Amino acid sequence: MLTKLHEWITAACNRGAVPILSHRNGDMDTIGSGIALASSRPELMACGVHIGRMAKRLCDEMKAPFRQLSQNPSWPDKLGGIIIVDSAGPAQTGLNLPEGVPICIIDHHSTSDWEFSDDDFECRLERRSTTQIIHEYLNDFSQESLTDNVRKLLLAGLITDTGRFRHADGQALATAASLMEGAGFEYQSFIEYVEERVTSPSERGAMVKAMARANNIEAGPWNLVHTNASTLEGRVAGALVGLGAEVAMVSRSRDGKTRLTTRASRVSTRQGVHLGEMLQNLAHELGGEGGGHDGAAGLTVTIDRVAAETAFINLLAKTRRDEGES
Ligand SMILES: [Mn+2]
Repeated sequence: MLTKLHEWITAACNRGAVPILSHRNGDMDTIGSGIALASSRPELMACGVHIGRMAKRLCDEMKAPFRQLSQNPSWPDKLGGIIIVDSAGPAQTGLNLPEGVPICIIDHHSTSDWEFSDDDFECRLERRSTTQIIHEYLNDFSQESLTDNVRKLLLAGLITDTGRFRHADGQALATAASLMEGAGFEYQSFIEYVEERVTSPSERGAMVKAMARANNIEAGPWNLVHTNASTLEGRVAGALVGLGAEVAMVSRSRDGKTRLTTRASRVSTRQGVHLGEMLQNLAHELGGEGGGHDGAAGLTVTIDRVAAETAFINLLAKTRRDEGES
């Protein structure tokens, strides 16, 4: 798989410039993957419509090159191809891709809405973060790219996507160990830096209000805690699971669009909940974009908030529970 990826990248770079596009959420995994991979060749350039808070803090400090794009960017004349990292479908990039340019998807989501033609390539591997795939690639084909800054970007993506290694597996821990081997920085100082979260008083207020509005219900065999929030839905949903919710859903509506952010505990996913598949099905049914991982997924639709919430609750209620797993 990685040899094929290398062949695709080499051929694309021989044809022209190759932007590496990140997910529009701009999280640490997608931005870290893009910048780290871009460091391996001059034809590659990391870009995307948004860079999240943590990624921005890290990139500013490192002076790492990342180009922020408008929704209708002017692409270079000679495009050799486009690489898209950490995105389960075209809408997740937040912009319209140019026609007739070969694409390469590097992703670790368990669902995919991409359609491929002959010149395209999909490098989708079961990993806990996309930065793991990038690390394996650089390790095999561009060791000299693994500078301290690149190691930090890859490690930060892995740390955040695994929820500080709570959702890691053996391979994810092996990636972390390999990244630290030969690194010229200390792990403990770096994790302290990554965990330093800046929350403004208004954000804290909005999250507390969202928690106060939360409903605790039974959806068929599952406990669900759900609420709506105006910001930081992922952190609210994560906090609800931390309180013991089997499944958490946080909705947000803006500009006629409703976004559902969902999280499930490990026991729930082992007993049959797969949020990524559920939200992908809902997206196909309701028209929209949805998908992700078994325990963390998102959905964006153009129906109103209550209708979207009801659709999710109904689908969860119909999801069978396999008590044999724990
Ligand atoms: Mn990811």
